Amino acid sequence: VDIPQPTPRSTQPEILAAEIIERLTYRIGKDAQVAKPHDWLTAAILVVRDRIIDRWMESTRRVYRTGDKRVYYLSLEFLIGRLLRDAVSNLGVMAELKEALASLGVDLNVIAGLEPDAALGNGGLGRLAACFMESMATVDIPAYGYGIRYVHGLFRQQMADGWQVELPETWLAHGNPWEFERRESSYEIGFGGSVETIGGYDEPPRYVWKPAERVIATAYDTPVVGWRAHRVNTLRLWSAQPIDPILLDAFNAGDHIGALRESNKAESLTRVLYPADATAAGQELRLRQEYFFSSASLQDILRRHLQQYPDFTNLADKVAIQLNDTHPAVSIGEMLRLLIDVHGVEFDDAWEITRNTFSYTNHTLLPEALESWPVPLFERLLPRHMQLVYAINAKILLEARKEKRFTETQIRSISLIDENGDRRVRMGNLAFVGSHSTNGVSALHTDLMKVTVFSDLHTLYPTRINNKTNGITPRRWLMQCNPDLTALIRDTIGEKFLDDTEALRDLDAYADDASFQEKFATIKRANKVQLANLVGSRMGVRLDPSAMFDIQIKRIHEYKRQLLNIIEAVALYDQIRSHPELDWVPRVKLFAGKAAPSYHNAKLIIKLANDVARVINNDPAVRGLLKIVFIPNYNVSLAEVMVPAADLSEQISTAGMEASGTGNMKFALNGALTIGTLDGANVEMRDHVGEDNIVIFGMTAEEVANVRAAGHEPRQIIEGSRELAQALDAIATGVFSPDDRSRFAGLIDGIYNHDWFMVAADFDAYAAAQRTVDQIWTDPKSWYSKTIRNTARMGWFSSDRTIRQYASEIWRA
Ligand code: DL6
Repeated sequence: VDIPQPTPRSTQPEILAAEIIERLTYRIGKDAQVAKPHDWLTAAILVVRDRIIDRWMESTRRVYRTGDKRVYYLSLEFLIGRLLRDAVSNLGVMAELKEALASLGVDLNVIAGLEPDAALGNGGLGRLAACFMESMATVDIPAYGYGIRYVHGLFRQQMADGWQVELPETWLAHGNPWEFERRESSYEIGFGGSVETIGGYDEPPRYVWKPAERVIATAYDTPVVGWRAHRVNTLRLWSAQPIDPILLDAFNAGDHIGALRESNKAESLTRVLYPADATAAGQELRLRQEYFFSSASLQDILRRHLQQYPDFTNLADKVAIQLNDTHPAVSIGEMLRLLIDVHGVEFDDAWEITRNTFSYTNHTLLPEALESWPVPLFERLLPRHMQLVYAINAKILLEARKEKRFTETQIRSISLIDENGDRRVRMGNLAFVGSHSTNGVSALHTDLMKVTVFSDLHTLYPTRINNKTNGITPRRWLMQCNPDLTALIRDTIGEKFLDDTEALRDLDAYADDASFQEKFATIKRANKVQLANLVGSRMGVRLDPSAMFDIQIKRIHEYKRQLLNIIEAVALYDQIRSHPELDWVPRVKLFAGKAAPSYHNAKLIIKLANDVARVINNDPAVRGLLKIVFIPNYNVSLAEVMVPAADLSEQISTAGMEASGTGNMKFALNGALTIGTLDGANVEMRDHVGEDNIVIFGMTAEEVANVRAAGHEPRQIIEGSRELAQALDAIATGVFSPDDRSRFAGLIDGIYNHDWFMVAADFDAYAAAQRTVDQIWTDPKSWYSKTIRNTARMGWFSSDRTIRQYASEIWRA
C-alpha cells in the first residue's frame, strides 16, 4: 500500500503559535486563560517535538535504505540536562519559537527555565555520553544510546548548616513530554536459577538457562537532534516492569502488600541512580541494573539485525557496540549467551563476532572505581554468564601461557578472576579481552593505562589500547550557554565556526585588538552579572562582578583537590589581613559539586568550604577582597550559567588521577584562564592554547608516582612552608568551626600523615601560581589577550572531533 507521508511541519511563528494553543487545549486539556507556565512548557515541547519527528523518521528510514553500520553506545549514565534549548537551537527555530510564544504572552526564557534537568548521571562520564549523543547526530552517524530510565536521577543537594543533605530528585513529576513509551519493544530479563545441559553422548551439549526470576524491560525513546538537524538519533532508556503486576492469589487471600511484592521488586531495579562516581557500588542491585540494561539492549540490537539480515555472520560489519566504562561489560557474556544458546552459533564463531563488535572505554585508573564482583554473587545471579566467563578465561590464559610464555604473575594479572583474597570477576579485564579496542580518554591517561592497570593485558594485546581524547559539544557549551559571545564571534570571523569549531582559530588575529578585547570583556562582565544575580537570589550573598570569578565546579573528591583550593583561600585570607597595605586582587572563589552520600571526607570538605566562607565573608578586615561561595545543587543547568561567567578555571587534580576532565574544556572555550596541573586533558590543552596562555603548576604524574614510591614526607614540607602550616593549623584547631573545634582535625591529619593527594606537596607551587594569575589580572590587556586565545584555540576539543575519531578508528562507521 502506498501510504502517504505526513506534510512536514511549518516553522512559521504564527503556525507554531496556533499549534501551541492546539496542544494546550487538546493534549493537555487546559484553557490558555488559566494555563500555568508548566502547561505552556509542555505544549511548546510537544510542538517542537513534532518538528523533530519528521527528521527522526527520515533518519531511521535512511539507515535501513543504505545498510550503514549502526553504532550503539551503552552507558549506565546519561547526564542530559535540559533539552528544549538544545533541540530548538539545533533545529534552527529559536527566533521563530520565541516570537510564537511572545505572541501568546509567554517568555521562552521563563518556561525553558522550568524544564527539569534530566540528571541520569553522576558527573563526567554521564555528561560525556550526553555530548557524544549530540555529536553522533551532528556528524551523521546512525547511533542509539542505551541506558536506564531512572525514576530518580542524581539526588538534589541541599545545605543544612553547611552540611550536604541529599533529597530525591523527581524529574518526572510533571511527566516527560520528550519521550515515547514503546510497549512493543519489551524484553524478558532473567536472573538466578540454573543452567541445564542438554544433548546426547555423541552430540555437542547445549546449555539452557532457566532463570528463577524474570522482569520486563520496556523501552522509552527520546529523539536526539544533531546540529542543523541533519540527523536525529535515538536515546533508548529501559524501564523495569513486573511480569505479573499483581499476584491475585495473594491479594485474594488478604495479603495486599505481598500481592505487590513482585511489582515493587521489578520496579526498584530502575528506580534510583547509584550516586557514586569514583567508587564501585558493589551491591547486588547494581549488578542487576547492569545486567538488566545490557540484556535488553543486546536483545534489541540482535532483533534489529535479524530484521535486515539472515544471520549474524556480518554483525561486526553492521554493528559497533561501545561500552562506556565497565558498567555494561556483562554485555560481552550476554552477547555470547544470546548467540550460542539462543541462536545456535558455535562458541568460537560467537567469540570472534563478539570481539569484533565490542569496544570499551576506560574512564578511571582509581583502583576503588574498578569494578569487580564476588564470584558467588555473579554465579548466583548469572549462572550461565559465569560459565561463559570461565570459558573465555580458559581461552585467554591458555594463549598467554602457551604462545606468549607469560609468567605466573602475569597470568594472575590478566585473569578474569581476581584470586587475591575472595575470588572476584574483574569487569575491566572482561571488557578488555572481549573487545577489539580499549581506549583511554586523554593522551596521559592512555599512556598510564598501558603501564598500570592494563600493563600485562597490553603486553598480550599490544595494539588494542588507543587514545580518544574527550571533547564537549560546542552547541550546548558555547552557542547556547553563551549566546552573546557566540554573536560576537560570528560578527568578527563569520559563521564557519558554527559548523567547524576549529575555525575559531581565526579569532587569534583579534586577541590583541583593543576594540575586540573590550567587547569580549563586556560580555564576560554581563555573564558575571547574571551569575551574581543567581547567587544573590538563591543565597542572599552579594558578589561584585568586577572581582575575579575563580571557579571550581565538579564532583567533590580528594583527588580533585577542592581542599587545596580552600587551604589556599585560608592562606590568602591571612595574607590580606596581615598586609592591608598591599594591592590585593579582589577575588570571588566559587565552588559547586556533589559528594557521594557515603564519602565522609568529601562531605567534610563541603562543610569546610561553607565554614570558611562564613568566617571570611563576614570579616570586615577582608574589605570584600575575598569571598567564598559554595552554590548548592550543582547540575548541568547551573554549569551553563557558571561556565560563561568564569575568569579563572580551577583544574588542580593530583597529576595522574583525573582521566581527562571535560569541565576544563568548557571553561577555556568560554574565555577563562586555566590554573591547572599537568593532568588528564590539561596536558593537551596546554599544547593547544600555548603555554603562555595557561598557568600550570605542581608535580607531574611521574613525580607523584616517584614520591609515592620513595615515601612521601609531608610533615617536613609543611614545616618548611609557613603559609601552609598556619593555614592548616587554623583549620585543624577550629578557627572556622568554633562550634566543634576538632571537626576538621582528621582531615588535616591526613595531610600531615600521608598526604596521598599531594596537597602539601603542591601547596607552595599552587600559591605561587595564584599570585602569577593575580599579576596577569592586573594587566587587562594581557589577561584578555590570553583568554581570547583560549577561546580561539579550543576548537579541537569539540566532541565532533572525538566522535569522528571513534568512528574512523574504532567503529569503522
Ligand atoms: O571521560 C569522562 C570522565 C573524565 O573526564 C573524568 O576525568 C573521569 O573522572 C570520569 N570518570 C568517571 C568514572 N569514575 N570515576 N572516577 O566518572 O570520566
